[in-house]
Amino acid sequence: MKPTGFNSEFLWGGAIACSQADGGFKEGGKGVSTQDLRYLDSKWTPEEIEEKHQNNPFSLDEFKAALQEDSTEYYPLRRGINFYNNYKEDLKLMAEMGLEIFRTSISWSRIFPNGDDESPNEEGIQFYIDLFSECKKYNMKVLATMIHYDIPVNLVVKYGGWKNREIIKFFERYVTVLYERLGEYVDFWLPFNEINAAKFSPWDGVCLIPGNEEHMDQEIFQCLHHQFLCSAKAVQIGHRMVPGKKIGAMIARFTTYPATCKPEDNMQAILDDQYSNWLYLDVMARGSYPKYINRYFEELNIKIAMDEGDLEVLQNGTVDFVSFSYYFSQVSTNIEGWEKTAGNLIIGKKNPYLEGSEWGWQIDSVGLRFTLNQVYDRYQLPIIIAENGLGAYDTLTDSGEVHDPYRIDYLRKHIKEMKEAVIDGVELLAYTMWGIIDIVSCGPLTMDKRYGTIYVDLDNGGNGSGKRFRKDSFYWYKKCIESNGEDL
Ligand code: BGP
Repeated sequence: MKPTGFNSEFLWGGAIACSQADGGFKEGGKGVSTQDLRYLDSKWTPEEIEEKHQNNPFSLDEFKAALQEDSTEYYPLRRGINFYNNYKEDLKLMAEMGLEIFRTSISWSRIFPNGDDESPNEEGIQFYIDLFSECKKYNMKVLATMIHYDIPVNLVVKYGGWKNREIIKFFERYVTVLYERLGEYVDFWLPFNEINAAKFSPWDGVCLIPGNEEHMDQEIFQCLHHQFLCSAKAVQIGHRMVPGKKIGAMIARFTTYPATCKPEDNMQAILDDQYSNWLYLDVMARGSYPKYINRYFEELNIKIAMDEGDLEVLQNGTVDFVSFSYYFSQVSTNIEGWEKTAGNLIIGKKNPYLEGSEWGWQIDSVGLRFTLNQVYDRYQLPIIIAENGLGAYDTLTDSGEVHDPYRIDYLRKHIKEMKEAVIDGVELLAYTMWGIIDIVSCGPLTMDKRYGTIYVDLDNGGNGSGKRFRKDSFYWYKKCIESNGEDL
């Protein structure tokens, strides 16, 4: 019998993150979060903004000044798309599309405004009960990320954020409240979004400001050790408190091919993969630090401080599924002067066989099948594609339409390859397309870079009607879902 592809359990979905969508940054008793402090300065060019935000969000003085400000003018992440107040209308549109699973993140600072509060903010909890109940009304499963880059800023100011082991205690309190109060609504949990962002985008990943640390790598991996422990504890506590629910691990998957068949390039590809990708999933899915990392740590003089019992915690907290964001692929080589190009969170090396998006991210649909096979071979755990999509400029016509054949083409090709991977034998649970509705992009912090199948009428300065419009890709994805991926 010919294998058919997606089975009836497979879930078609869409994803957003609270800091890029919600707005309402001071509503409902929410505290200030680290992402509320990322800002946009109108005098910078898009390239400068991208560079600044990926490498050095702000100096300490700027940080302190931003903390005092209530303005949303230069802070697009404080505005988002007002999903906080508009979620009912937005979910209704998603339900019309046929969405079966919705991924969003919970803002720690809505639940515990300062991170170290003794008791939670009831208004914040109620918001998520309402939001997730609305999903259930439409029969949508929920995938909730506990930390999508943002944590209460008080934890950074008062304790040093992820550097300080004490954060684990506050995280445990947060997680316990999430399971206790929201456990019944959430089907899949991700303790961390793209945990390898620690290395590639330190402010987002672990709240460190490049240039402010004496030994950046040491600090990054110490913070990361605390995050690994939190992930393992989230799994252990979750298995106890919400048995039957699935708790997973997520990385930004930087798929890499050797640039040539030179043995050195092949070796480089293995090393790049270990340090950028596998390390993170290995710890969370296999339960221990892989041996290859010792050499890296020695060469960079990194010494991780551990308490007795830490390794056991990691061992006993391995995840139920693995997931990743997949946007592009790159190549590995030591050949001098190899052309570079931008990618999600990193500057990668260019593959001459691939075209880039308007932001230079190299589009590689076959790479998705390759990645799914690689990840499944390595862990033999079910997989969720937690993010995938195309950031592009869209135009709203006078009659309220958005013609986005480029996005449809991107999705069609990636979903075809995803289906091939399923036929290859990969156990794929769900696909939550990134930015199902337009939100503020994370790198350049603009509305211009749109991923959605639903257009939001807001510009980079937050001006516009805020109205939602169905793009051509909306109808295309609806058809795809209806036919369980057969009608592409
Ligand atoms: C991932 C993040 C998302 C998201 C996406 C696209 O790394 O998890 O939050 O925004 O990248 O990136 P951008 O918005 O910069 O195009």
